[in-house]
Amino acid sequence: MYIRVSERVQKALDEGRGVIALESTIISHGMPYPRNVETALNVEKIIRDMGCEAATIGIIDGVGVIGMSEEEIEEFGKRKGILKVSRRDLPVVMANKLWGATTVATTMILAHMAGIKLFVTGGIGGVHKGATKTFDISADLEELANTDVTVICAGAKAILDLGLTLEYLETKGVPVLGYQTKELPAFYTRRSGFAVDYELKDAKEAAMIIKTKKEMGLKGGILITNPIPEEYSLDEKEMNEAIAKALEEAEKDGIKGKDVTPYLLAKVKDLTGGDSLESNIELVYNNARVGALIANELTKL
Ligand code: PSU
Ligand code: MN
Repeated sequence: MYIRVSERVQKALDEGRGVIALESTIISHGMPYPRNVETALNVEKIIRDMGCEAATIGIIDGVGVIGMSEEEIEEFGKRKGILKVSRRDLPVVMANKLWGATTVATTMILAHMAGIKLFVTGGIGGVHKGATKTFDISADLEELANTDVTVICAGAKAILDLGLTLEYLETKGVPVLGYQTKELPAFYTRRSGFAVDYELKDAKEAAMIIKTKKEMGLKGGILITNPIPEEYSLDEKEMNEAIAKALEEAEKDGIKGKDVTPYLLAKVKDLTGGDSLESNIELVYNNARVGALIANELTKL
């Protein structure tokens, strides 16, 4: 068996309650211990308090666990050497019975295998700046093109080329929807200067669109972007400076491939100090609330 669905997640699915997938790269590679574990558990609590079930997904000894226990999340937060697993890594990590943190792409794959339709995270991967030369485009985008899961995020960090990311998603036919916004949010900031395809007025509209796409048999996912609450958003100028510096250092250190995103994220975090961690945590909580609202609307349809 390549996946194991926890009892409480299976029960929620059987009862037709809203179930929301959560990724584990954000735990193992995205935040320091113990804030990572604390955040992961708080996100689950927000989702449960709103009547849904949370399914944090990770790979333990080569099995995709759908709904990690508190102890497993704690272990994920502490353990060294957990691999970052995207689509191409998946068969190797499974066959060799390793531990792996799931990215947006692999969380979508495993969620879909378990019958979960919604997935809440912080930010997605995308087209990197300079991709016209490096070809560095996250497998997250291709997964959104192919796998029927709706991802609720706070946009993507401006370490990426947000314009090219939107172009890629357009080519692949992925709807990019703004939750009560016309503008694509840029993770730490509410604005990016790029328009989303459509603004969603509420969770009910989101649920109707998800249902319609499914009934039409259209392949692939949907991206819902939800801006960080104003009070937690960071200064755009300071952010852009940190990003420019991080990109410079990545180039100097010759960072390539799957290491690029974690490297840039860590640099930006160091350069902006503790503020960015607090903002990161709050935007995930905010996405969890919107995800649960949409899940509850979906169960009514
Ligand atoms: N962006 C963030 N935080 C993250 C990630 C991206 O702001 O934690 C993680 C997610 O797991 C995402 C992955 O799926 O990085 C993308 O990596 P890559 O660019 O190598 O595909
Ligand atoms: Mn990449």
